[in-house]
Amino acid sequence: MAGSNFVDYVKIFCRSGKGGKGSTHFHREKTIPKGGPDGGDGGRGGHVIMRANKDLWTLIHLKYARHCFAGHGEGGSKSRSFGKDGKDIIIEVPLGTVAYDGETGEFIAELPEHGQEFCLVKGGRGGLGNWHFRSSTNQTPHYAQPGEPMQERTVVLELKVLADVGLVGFPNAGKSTLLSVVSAAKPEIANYPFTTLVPNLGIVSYRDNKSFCIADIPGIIEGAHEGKGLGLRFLRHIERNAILLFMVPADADDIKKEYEILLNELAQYNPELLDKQRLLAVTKCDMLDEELTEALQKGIPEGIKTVFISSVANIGLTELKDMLWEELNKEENRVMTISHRPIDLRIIEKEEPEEEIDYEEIPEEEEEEENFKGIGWDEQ
Ligand SMILES: Nc1nc2c(ncn2[C@@H]2O[C@H](COP(=O)(O)OP(=O)(O)OP(=O)(O)O)[C@@H](O)[C@H]2O)c(=O)[nH]1
Ligand SMILES: [Mg+2]
Repeated sequence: MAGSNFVDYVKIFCRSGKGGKGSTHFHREKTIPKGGPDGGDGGRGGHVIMRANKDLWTLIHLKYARHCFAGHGEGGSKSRSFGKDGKDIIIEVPLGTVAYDGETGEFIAELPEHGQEFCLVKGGRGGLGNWHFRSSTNQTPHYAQPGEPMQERTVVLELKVLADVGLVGFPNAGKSTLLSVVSAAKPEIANYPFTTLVPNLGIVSYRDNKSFCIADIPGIIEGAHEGKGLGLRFLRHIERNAILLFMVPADADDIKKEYEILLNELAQYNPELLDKQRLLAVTKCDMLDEELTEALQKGIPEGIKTVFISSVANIGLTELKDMLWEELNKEENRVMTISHRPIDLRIIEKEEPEEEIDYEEIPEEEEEEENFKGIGWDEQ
């Protein structure tokens, strides 16, 4: 199955690195008996950073590597030498990834653009060496700062794919078929509900080498917000689309009613989805003759641009693409800001049970021996 590797939800455990401790060291040389403090600063602990990468399209690479531990900073040493900074961990994620706090479900950050970065947990700062603490009244400070401790956090990453047009329809409405004829995508198509289990993306080449992206998501049924069918969890993938293309088959009992059911399910998920520009495609029109088409015209909902198409017989597809392109280029449809509501972790965990994260501590690094072994000035 084309999309079996598609993972759009993953819970990861992040731990930053500890800051290295400052050194308590005194300068020693044959000819200089009282060299003074020269303990260097500890290095910074590594951060755990997530970075958007346009070449990725799923979170599967994190599913089996869910522990993200950054390196610890090294301690400072003699001659005011700085300790090495801990290694940062960079978590590459697809564009459109949103991070939520794993404990509270609160929104943390989203990365819609390539190369954008966000620090999930900061590494501890390195401690200052004793050199910093010298003063006229204390010329032999026998202390240095310890490094800052590491931080830990569980983070839920959710992918909300970035596409221009999102297809919304009941199962079997012909969404995947449309995607397969207007783009090079090869989604699974079959005459039974819920053929599509994960979203598919396709790039539609338009006139003059222009293109736009369509997302085909699993079908929605009445009561999806109560968990019926595949529920509403895939609706997150249309949250960022500029346009929603509703698809109702021509042989539906009541096109208007189906459209309203779909609208209602969207509203239940996130009322902001209703602010998006909507178009309606009545699909499978090859099954209609002229008379039936006319009869159907009366049953279509008002106030929405409608196009009659058939993916199989190539009816109305150019008109549809023209309409989509026109709408995509309207300034008012470009605003794609959405507010990410906190996620309800209980629901998500019920839908996508994950094996428990193993919080077992990784073995602590051996504490470094303190560099200072000599004697201070006053002891000489
Ligand atoms: N006659 C006719 N049949 C079509 C047309 N488009 C799709 N179909 C048929 O409708 C059935 C369902 O098509 P899909 O594209 O899998 O429907 P879907 O909306 O993706 O369905 P789910 O993935 O289950 O949500 C298939 O048997 C298609 O061959 C069309 O334009 N005309
Ligand atoms: Mg499908």
